[in-house]
Amino acid sequence: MRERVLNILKKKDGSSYVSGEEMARALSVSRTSIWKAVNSLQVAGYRIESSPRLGYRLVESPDLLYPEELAGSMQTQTVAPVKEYIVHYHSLASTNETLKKMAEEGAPEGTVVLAEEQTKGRGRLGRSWSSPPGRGIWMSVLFRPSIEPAGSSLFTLFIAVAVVKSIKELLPESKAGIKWPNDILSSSRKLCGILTELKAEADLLHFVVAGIGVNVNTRKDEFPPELQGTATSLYQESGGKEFSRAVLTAKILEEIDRFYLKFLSEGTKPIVEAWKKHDLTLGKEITVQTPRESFHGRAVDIDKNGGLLVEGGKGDRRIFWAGEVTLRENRTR
Ligand code: BTX
Repeated sequence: MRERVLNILKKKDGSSYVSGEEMARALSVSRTSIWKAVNSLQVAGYRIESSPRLGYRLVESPDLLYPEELAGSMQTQTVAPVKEYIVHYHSLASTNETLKKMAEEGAPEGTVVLAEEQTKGRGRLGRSWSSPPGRGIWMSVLFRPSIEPAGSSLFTLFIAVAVVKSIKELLPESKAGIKWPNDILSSSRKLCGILTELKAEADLLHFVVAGIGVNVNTRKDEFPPELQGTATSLYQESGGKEFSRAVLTAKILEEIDRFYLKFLSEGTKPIVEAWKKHDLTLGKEITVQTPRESFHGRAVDIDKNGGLLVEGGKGDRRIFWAGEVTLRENRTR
């Protein structure tokens, strides 16, 4: 009911009132039901003006990532094709942790978990991800592809491309690019991180959970002090412009949906090609840190399965499937 009332109010675009009676008639319910729905929208943060004579008028929608806000502006086939696939929390330890549990319990492919804030946001290798309330996009998407586990490394790449493309649509002058494999940097500072986790057996992939963290409206002093020199947000990159997190989230989910379908139908090639257009790694002197070694060299290419080809000082070439890349001219992790 709440969603249907909201849709009617949105159609009026804040310019004119719509009476309770008119909405009750259109939805075949009582005026009390309309009044209750309006109340619940107000509690959820929608600014709705009411006038005893004229009815109701939507003045402002909150920048919250409610399923009804997102679903109304998205056209997708697999990722959240209907709003019931989107699960919204005001606060959560980690969207990846929650979605992994849901996946174990049988949640369908395309399920999306979003939180306004994470209290234990996670990065790779047990690191933490700062996720202050209402300032960024902290979300996870569930995939259940019928592919071998090795193919899952492509997920990080196409999600990164989907995020960069969406960011550049909103802020065309953005200098955002991808540092292999999972970081989106802008002016050498981290704008977004991606954490892809999977459950697999020898040659069977059960599911992939892709976690995405984008700093959208975060002010410099809202990052922990130790990140203020290495992290950035769209707000900072644009010189103080506020962005609608709901609009960006919907764009990102649409792009992810498009790339995923492309991946399933055409394989890895279009993803690697798209990735290269936004790459910040190739041609650079880098260090790749793995649990076993630290390898210095020049990043030469991305192989068709997403591996990074690095040429060492003696012309020896190595391919990496995971690892921590440091670009020589910056020290962003
Ligand atoms: P990462 O291991 O590559 O990066 C983590 C490192 O990035 C931290 O050690 C810290 O130095 C820095 N960092 C922490 N928070 C931020 C931030 N907000 N902005 C910039 N730099 C930061 C990257 O891991 C993967 C992050 C994925 C986050 C998403 S959010 C939704 C989902 N749920 C969840 O728990 N994690 C993912």
